[in-house]
Amino acid sequence: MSIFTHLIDTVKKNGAAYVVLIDPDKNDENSIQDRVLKANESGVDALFVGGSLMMDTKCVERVKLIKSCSNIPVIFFPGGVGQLNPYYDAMLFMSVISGRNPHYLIGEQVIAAPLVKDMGVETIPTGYILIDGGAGSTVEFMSGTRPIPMDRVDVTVAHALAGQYLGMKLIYLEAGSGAKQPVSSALIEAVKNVIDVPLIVGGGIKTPEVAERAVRAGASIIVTGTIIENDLNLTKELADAVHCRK
Ligand code: 1GP
Repeated sequence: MSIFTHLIDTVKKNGAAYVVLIDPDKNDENSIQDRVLKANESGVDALFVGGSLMMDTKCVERVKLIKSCSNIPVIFFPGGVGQLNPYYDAMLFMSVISGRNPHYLIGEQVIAAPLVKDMGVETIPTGYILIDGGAGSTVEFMSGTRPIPMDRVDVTVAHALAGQYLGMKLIYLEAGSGAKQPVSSALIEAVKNVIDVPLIVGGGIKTPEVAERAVRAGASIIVTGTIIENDLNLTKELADAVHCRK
């Protein structure tokens, strides 16, 4: 079974899927292991691994380590082609469709494609939409794109629909890591009402209540990074909140 099918089955079974994002750059070997073991025992459905910047050369080693101690899928959440390696179970093959920077719309993807083929990593086509979460996200700087203002529902909906019509299997509403405001319920609801593919929501989700609200508004997959980096013990509570429709 493909990882994508597994993810969709999980969404059906649990009402929504909870994904923990591990940034290999912000972790040493011990904290990576703690995080993965905690995810294994807390009902987390998958791990995303990736980050906008890598400050050392240990990314491959860390992904290998994550894969060796994880009993849930390890999915590459690409910050760039340099983080590509064969140890992931699958990857979000993303295009920053909210932006107008050709390099992140198609350039990186062209560089990555032959390498992905050679590695045999499963690809999940994903339309990535950057929303302004009020914190000036790293993605904004690195991709050289402007986020869509949170209150521009019409613009966001149009981008999500365009992504779906281009064949994206997932639409990702991203407020950016450490966002001051997570994606609003109103925006989630509006996008969910027009698209047929599952909606991923991440960025600035700091409590189980906010995670649950996003699910009730229509998110199929919730991603958190920072909150788990700050307090590992919240993992189970967050998983339970995301699974509120079970
Ligand atoms: C994944 O960028 C997010 O979509 C992660 O954001 O670190 O704010 O949870 P946080």
